[in-house]
Amino acid sequence: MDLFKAMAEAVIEGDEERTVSLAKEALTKGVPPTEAIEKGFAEGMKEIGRLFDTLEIYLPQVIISADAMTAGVEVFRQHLLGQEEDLPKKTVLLGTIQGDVHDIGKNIVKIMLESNGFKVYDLGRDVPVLNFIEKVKELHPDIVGVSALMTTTMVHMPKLIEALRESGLRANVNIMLGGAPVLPEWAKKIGADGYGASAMEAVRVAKRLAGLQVEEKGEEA
Ligand code: B12
Repeated sequence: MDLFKAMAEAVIEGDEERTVSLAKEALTKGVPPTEAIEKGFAEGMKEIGRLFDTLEIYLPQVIISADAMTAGVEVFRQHLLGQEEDLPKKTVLLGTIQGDVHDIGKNIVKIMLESNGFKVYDLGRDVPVLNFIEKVKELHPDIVGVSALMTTTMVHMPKLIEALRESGLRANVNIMLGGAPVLPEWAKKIGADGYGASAMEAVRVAKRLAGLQVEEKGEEA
């Protein structure tokens, strides 16, 4: 069976042992982690999303698949850890917004950014607006990347931008938004500097915002 298809199926089946072994196989075969994640694991998660939407599966199955995907993605992350030193160091403060525990997409964005030379400070998920502000003050990142997967939590994104403005921090930091319900028009409207529909786009947008050379493509705020 095709490796990417096997990776997608391992996520759909929630088979953590298999996602881990397939990630290792991809590395052995020299498949770029970004490609393996997007064409393999992420395709499986997309199908899980569809099955969940049509009520063909329920939350426990989604959790099992999410855990399997996270375990597989972690293999790539560990692999990329040692390769960071000689890459340029622009910094991204990344997190999933307050009230939202969805972090699979955010974790993929993190891996893609790290493998493209960014230093990522990961605040995790369900990150209160205030924590973002405190960390911007402490770490002075080039970019703040925020993820939201629910319409009920994306409302905190404009609050974050406003809070950065009120704290006098807005002018010195770029804001990049993403996550399934976020649209480029909306990101622009609330005053973000960039939007990415996928982890690949996140890298492209981050490079543009950080002043690194990049071709202009895709939807951006
Ligand atoms: C997996 C999942 C879960 C898992 C999350 C596990 C985890 N560790 O993340 C679990 C089971 C815990 C879960 C819980 C819930 N979930 Co849920 N979940 C999903 C599901 C099926 C897939 C999401 C996912 O991981 N996609 C795969 C990743 C790879 O894609 P992605 O996140 O979009 O990320 C990509 C891009 O968006 C982009 N990106 C992401 N972040 C960023 C950030 C930046 C800066 C940039 C540039 C780009 C970027 O790059 C990523 C990679 O390409 C979706 C359904 C769907 N169709 O999306 C529902 C979904 C998001 N969940 C939903 C709901 C309602 C819930 C619950 C409330 C469940 C409930 N009914 O009890 C709880 C929420 C709890 C909470 N407070 O957050 C709804 C949200 C509806 C809404 N109102 O918007 C959805 C849409 C399902 C549905 N149709 O009802 N969920």
